Amino acid sequence: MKSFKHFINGEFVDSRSGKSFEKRSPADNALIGHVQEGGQPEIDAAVAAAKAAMEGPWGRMSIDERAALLHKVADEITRRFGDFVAAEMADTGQPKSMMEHAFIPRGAANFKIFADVVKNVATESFMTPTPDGAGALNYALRVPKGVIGVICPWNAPLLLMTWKVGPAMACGNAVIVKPSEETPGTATLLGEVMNAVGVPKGAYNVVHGLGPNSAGEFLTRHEGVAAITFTGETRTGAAIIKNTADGIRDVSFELGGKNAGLIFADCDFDAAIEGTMRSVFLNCGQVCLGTERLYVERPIFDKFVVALKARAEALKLGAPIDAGVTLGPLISKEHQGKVLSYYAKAKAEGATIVTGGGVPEMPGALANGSWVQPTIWTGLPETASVIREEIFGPCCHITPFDDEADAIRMANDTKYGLSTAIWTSNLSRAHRVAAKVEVGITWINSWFLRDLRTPFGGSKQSGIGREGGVHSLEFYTELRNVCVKL
Ligand code: NAD
Ligand code: 6OD
Repeated sequence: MKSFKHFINGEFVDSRSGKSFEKRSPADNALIGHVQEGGQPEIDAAVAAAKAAMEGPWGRMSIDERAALLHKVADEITRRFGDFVAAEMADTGQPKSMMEHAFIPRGAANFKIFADVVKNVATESFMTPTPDGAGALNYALRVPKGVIGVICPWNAPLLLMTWKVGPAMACGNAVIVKPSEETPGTATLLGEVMNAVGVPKGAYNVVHGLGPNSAGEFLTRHEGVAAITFTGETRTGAAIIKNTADGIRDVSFELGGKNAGLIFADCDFDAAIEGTMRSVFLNCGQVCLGTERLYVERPIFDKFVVALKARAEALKLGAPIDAGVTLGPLISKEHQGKVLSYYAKAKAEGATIVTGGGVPEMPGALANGSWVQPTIWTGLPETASVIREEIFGPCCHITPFDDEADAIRMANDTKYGLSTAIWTSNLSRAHRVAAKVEVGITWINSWFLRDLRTPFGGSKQSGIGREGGVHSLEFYTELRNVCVKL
């Protein structure tokens, strides 16, 4: 039985309140361990440790020393690869192959890339004319912002946490991570890594707990925290923004999505099916960038629906450790209930259920897990709940379209604006459509192909700000201007 403790000032500690909560396996509902439930005392202690780190050895490190240390963090994650894979697999129930090929290597890469970016970014300078003719030199200094609160979701825990912790630490900030209550494992393990490679105490802290009236809310309200970077649901973002308002604290938000896949008749059909399978079913559909709305040009509509159905029905559900498993469970019983409520709504609203729509029969202990069938619908109007609301499950609705304008109109008819996947072999059309879809990230003939130097984030209600490459530096540093009269 595991015990997930807070990691504060380089030490693993319990909550002063003595409170904890259970962590259960999404695959079979077995008890994995108990997670400490942090409160105000733990957040206060973490803020004090983080501030002390910034005034102490961590704050005094040169960029080169810091970058070298973060490379060591990445190397240590890689050395303990098996432990990270096991921890994340236990927490999320997702297939081992996905942890091994994508989520854990990205966790390590997030430290290396941002350590290198920080070392190679210049600041601006201006010569200013003055009446005496001597002029003035203006130059900018980039300094760490302070203590950064990092509030994380459960869907790709290590990847999404380090995507923020990596650049925040590379810029010289100290961080306090509040992992999702569903996925305490890899954030805790990262504490061991930090100690093993000699990251100064207090530079990386973890406080477990819940959101409202718990560690999450206390972190966002703390006056010692300079900025909050958050990934999660749009309505949680709305709650956080209210709590950060009093302190005028900066926020970076990566929120929900209801992304469209636009499949044109001239696409490479097999590539479009392959890519769409990933964009609908990867991580059991629990990817913010996933495409729950598919729009397919009418001449290939029937063929596309038949092909996607065949591929969805060939997905292999099973225990995360089993080789060949391609679809895991949902994260929790609660989330299973939410997804199944949408399956019921689709039926009630008159959808044609192409495949799925219920709970699969699973063998043995897996029958206790949070499983749902991969599901495809057609035939609903654009007003239907499953087309308008983020479900975050292994499902999609497919609508036919007749021309490019029709496709763009439907893609943009949403309060969200995170990403779009466009499948076409017409280069001009690809660029034209990409310029018109109201999202932060567009993929053409691909999906979730990531270059960490590129701007990442959503428009409309999918987020505030951009992270990635130099954009992360914009958020995690203050730019100070110095004016020197010559
Ligand atoms: P969530 O919003 O329920 O929880 C995220 C985190 O916020 C958790 O750690 C939770 O404890 C904390 N939290 C909840 N209420 C809080 C409060 N009032 N104050 C402070 N913290 C609070 O999200 P989730 O269910 O964990 O994740 C799924 C959601 O995340 C989906 O909507 C998905 O689209 C979104 N997401 C977005 C991106 C992106 O890049 N845009 C990436 C991944 C996930
Ligand atoms: O790849 C990333 O950096 C990133 N932020 C991915 C988000 C995935 C959402 O579920």
